[in-house]
Amino acid sequence: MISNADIARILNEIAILLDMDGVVFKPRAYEKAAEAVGGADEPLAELHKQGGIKAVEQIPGVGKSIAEKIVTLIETGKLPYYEELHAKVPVDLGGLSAIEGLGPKNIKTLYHELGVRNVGDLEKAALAGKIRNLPHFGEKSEAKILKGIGFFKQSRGRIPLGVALPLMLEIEERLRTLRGVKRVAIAGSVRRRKETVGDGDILVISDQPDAIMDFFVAMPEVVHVHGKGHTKSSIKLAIGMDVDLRVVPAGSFGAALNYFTGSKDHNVALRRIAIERKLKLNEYGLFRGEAAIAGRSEEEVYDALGLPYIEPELREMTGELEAAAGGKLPKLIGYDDIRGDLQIQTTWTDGAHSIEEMAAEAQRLGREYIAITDHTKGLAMMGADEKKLREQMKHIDALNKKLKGFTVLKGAEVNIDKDGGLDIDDQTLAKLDVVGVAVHSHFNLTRREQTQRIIRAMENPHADILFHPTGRVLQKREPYDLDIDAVIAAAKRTGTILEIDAYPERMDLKDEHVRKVVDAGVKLSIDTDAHSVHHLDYLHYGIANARRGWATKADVINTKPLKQFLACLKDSKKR
Ligand code: DGT
Ligand code: CA
Ligand code: CA
Ligand code: ZN
Repeated sequence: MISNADIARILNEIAILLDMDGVVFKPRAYEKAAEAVGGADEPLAELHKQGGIKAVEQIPGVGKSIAEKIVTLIETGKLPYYEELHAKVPVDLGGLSAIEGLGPKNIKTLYHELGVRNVGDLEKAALAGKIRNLPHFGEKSEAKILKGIGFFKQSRGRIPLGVALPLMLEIEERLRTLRGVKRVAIAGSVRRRKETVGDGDILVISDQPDAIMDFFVAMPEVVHVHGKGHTKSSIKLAIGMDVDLRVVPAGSFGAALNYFTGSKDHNVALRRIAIERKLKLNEYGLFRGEAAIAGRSEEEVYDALGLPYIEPELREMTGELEAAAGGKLPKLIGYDDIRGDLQIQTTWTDGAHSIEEMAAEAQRLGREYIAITDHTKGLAMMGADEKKLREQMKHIDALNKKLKGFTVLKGAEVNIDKDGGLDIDDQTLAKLDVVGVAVHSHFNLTRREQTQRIIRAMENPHADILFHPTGRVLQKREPYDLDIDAVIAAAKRTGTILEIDAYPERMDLKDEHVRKVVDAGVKLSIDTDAHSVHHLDYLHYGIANARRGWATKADVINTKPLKQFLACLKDSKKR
């Protein structure tokens, strides 16, 4: 059965191939359809089985002609239309288009002029200085391509947490309900909530390991079994991620969980602490001579080493052992501590759901308030101008009268222009409850220009929060060149809040930067950047980054009840 991800990939490649041929409009239609298919909740093959082509056409963005192609793919696993297009430029589109700055037209030129078929060919051509002489290329674009290749190689093979975590949680849940399973735990970098993961690690306590292994290697997502044994099995999932499963005895569970959670450096250091105490620590337990003195739980292991429990997100050897020994570990913000979500887009601009729908879902998820922050006019995509914002404010006032125990705040995601000005006038900004400011253009300014521009925007007396401060997109776009220390100092001086955008492809600020913000005593917000009701539970990824950056509840402004939160914003101080 063809997966939605595979259908989406082929639709995306068709968009690229049509673009190469200079076809207008159609590529966008395929891109939109790919996005809708990729985000669909149910497998299309299943939809098609039940409702035929009509059911496929019900997906927003999928018209009759694209629906027919999807049905061909579902029924035959192939699509002649795609194959004919691809035969004209038979290159690895997935790989090449992942290189930053390489568009469809460039890929076509590189293939026809230099025979570049994949990222390896591309690197050879760039290193040989062959790209700079092509029409529409130059030394600058050649250097940029090399930089892009470096970035691609570094991230290749690692899976974003936003992809890995939901799958791992699902597998964990399936194992938990199996007969004979006493306990299940996710370990490794997924448990530490690292932004990308190499492979998944799961531990199980059971006295029927063979039945568990049989189940594990036969799961529907498994495309390859690397190995299957009584205590360890290893598989590859369709998304390209490997997962290791280990069955361990109850008496060793804590020691094994500690060992397989890592990080490796943290483990090595713990082992050294054990040796200093004339003990031995491994994945089976903590031993004095032959006698196990701890191992059932992680708490027991840390305790026997003279340490308090250390949260998995802190186990990266960035000072957690010293802090633990000195009683100075932070009490990290909890995964349920956020009361409000401060970055939300709606159908007023590029979101998929109305203000009412977003509010209802946020309330259902336990939030107490949200800010509606649609994009503003400077963006090509139908951003709101002053008039539209005022209209929206009225709409929100009326809505709030109807809501109980929940408040919708008036906000905007205001564009920072090239020189640091904002694209909405001050009178209108003053009327909004929450003003987020963000960079959406001119990503390639020099470090000095970029930093100055952002600082100038933060100096605006209405600018409450700097949204997605570094602009990175995981594995796709590097952060803009920015002096983060200068931005943090400016945030401190101007009372501007720095955001952790929790959208899984962003996770921006990243963990290291969060740590700096916390150390500087600057406040954070954690927001989903939701464009649909399905995105409103993304807070988890932002909280993960906050925890990895040692943030406490007090560091994060939207853990506060509404009134206290509002009192921390710039305008309310002056009111
Ligand atoms: P990943 O998968 O690259 O995102 O990172 P991890 O941390 O999940 O690493 P992985 O899957 O290779 O191993 C899981 C844990 O097992 C790791 O965090 C620590 C532990 N571990 C693995 N190899 C070693 C080792 O050689 N020495 C020690 N002390 N621990 C190890
Ligand atoms: Ca791992
Ligand atoms: Ca592993
Ligand atoms: Zn934005």
